[in-house]
Amino acid sequence: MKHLVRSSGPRRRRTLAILPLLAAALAAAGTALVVTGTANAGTTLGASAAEKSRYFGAAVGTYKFNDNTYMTVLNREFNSLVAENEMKWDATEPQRGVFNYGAGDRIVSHARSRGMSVRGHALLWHAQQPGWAQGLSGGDLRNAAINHVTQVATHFRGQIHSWDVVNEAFADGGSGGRRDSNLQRTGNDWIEAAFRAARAADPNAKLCYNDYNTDGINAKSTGIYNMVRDFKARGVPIDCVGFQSHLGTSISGDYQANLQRFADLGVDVQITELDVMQGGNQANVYATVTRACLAVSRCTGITVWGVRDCDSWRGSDNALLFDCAGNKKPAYDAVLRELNAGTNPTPTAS
Ligand code: 9MR
Repeated sequence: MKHLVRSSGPRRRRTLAILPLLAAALAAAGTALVVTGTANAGTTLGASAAEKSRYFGAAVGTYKFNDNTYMTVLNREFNSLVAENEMKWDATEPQRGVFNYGAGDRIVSHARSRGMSVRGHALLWHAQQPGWAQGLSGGDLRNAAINHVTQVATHFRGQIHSWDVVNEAFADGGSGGRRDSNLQRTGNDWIEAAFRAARAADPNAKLCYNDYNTDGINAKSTGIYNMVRDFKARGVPIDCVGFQSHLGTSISGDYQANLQRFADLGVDVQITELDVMQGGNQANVYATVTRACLAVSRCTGITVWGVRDCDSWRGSDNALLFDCAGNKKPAYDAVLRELNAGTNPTPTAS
């Protein structure tokens, strides 16, 4: 991206200043101008990402929805939400054939009321399965799993921007192969069966495969890459790959190149669960991820895995963009600066 000329501050301010005039002129002419987040363009994560035709989201938990500090930051900064736990199998189908969508619906309805999009997470995963599913195997488990995909994707049809259809199905380490699990033991084709069922249930949702430790070109990301290439060749419906990006104090030099090689297969890529250990280079790592997404035209959005440090599953890592009091951290400033910088390719899909 070195050849791109970054737009200067004054020029950017002029551009923003004429937007209200432009809107007024178009309104007078009877034309609707819909620019998401224009009022706060350049000053919040969501508005700045929207200016680059991308979303900036956060994982949320409904048990925090009565926390004013939390809701203030959430509603101000983000234009996409994902349920941290509320749409997982154990939450949505606690007994076989008995579905509970209350908490998931609450997240969707909050998002819709604020004009935010929703990522769905996750239809099938080896973890957070209800007890009854953990006890199944073979054809019985396969049927239950596919029915789960069909029921949940049907319930939320039309309301989900992207579904993590399958989460974390590949093994860590150097094998590049699948992780052993009860689902994997039903047959290697369980992933494509899930994607086909999800497509049938919600034809307009982007269908994603989502995983971690895929933050560069390595054996695990290459295993996933080969699966996606095979799916595209055989017409299995897959639209995107999620890179969780639970990161430590540094980031692999080929992070962006890895996103790009997936995009080159003809799928969107999304940063789906970003958090970064504090200490050392937290702001730089966040900035690098943001820059990488903006530099890849098919990288359609970034989601951080929580709002404030104290909301995070990573406890004392202080891995998020806001401190426990809801104050912006240096990492926040770095992300916003990158979102507002330069000229970046518009997503070609989504
Ligand atoms: O953040 C989630 C935490 O509240 C749950 O206890 C945990 C259960 O496994 O799942 C966490 O979210 C995970 C996500 O669903 C998939 N990728 C890894 C995330 C962090 O563990």
